[in-house]
Amino acid sequence: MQTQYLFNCGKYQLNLNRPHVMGIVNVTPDSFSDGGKYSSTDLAVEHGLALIAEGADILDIGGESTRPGAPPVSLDEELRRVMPVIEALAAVSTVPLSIDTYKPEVMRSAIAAGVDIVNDVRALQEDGAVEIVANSDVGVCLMHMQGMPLTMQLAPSYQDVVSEVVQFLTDRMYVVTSAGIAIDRIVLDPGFGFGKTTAHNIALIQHLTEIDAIGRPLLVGLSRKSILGKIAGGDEQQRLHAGLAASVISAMKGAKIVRVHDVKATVDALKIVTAVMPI
Ligand code: 8Y4
Repeated sequence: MQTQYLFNCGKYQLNLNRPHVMGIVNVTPDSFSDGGKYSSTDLAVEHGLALIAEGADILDIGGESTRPGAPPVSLDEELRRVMPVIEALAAVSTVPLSIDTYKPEVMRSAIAAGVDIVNDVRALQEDGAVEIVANSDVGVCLMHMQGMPLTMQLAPSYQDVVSEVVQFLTDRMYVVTSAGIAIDRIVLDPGFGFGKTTAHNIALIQHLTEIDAIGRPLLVGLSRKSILGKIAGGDEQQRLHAGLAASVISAMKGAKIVRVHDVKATVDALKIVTAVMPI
């Protein structure tokens, strides 16, 4: 049972007593550039605004792909991609903006430009990251990952994936609160697909209530991920229905934020969950 519903993040204080939808805004040349007419910046900003219109509660802006085997992006390139999008959206957004990065320098610039949340797949383990977030008022998502994106899916291995994820998130929560990040600024994430086999991912969903019992709101990202294709079949574009099932199950097991590509469909599905879930 989850009792701590408030999430203090920058200019916002979210009441996570119903599941919230975090819409994904990728700013990568391949995902957005159309060969000239509109810049990848313009397209990403338009996409962000469309997701708000679809009912997104948060926008997650990222400039470096963290999918398995993806090559790293340089600091300069990541800043070039995300900063113009953050600046444009910060001026008009009616919802909190999140920066998806593990680089402390990107966190610093994004916070200065007005983002409200740092979404870090490395859980602030890079040198200087904890201090940058501590010296601000933004919220932070601490995510579990085994290994690093380039190699994490080669041989994921655990004695007990659920207890190891719980241990890691509990440890990181202790480290960052000791450094001055208030507990009500933290959300936690088991990191689906990040150094996990299909069996590991399934075990984490099955035991999500045990991870929820750590006591801070859970964020869950399963949208279009390969685990959905492994179970239901289909490539990335054919995983919407499986992803909706995963979002509904996650929310019913206590997840308070789901990170998704398909905002409108997820908002509708979670309205049904909200309507029937006991308060
Ligand atoms: C198709 C589309 C196949 C996307 C794979 C993917 C999470 C996250 C990512 C997550 C949090 C991804 C940045 C991976 N996943 N942040 N980020 N939680 N907090 N892969 O699960 O979407 S990127």
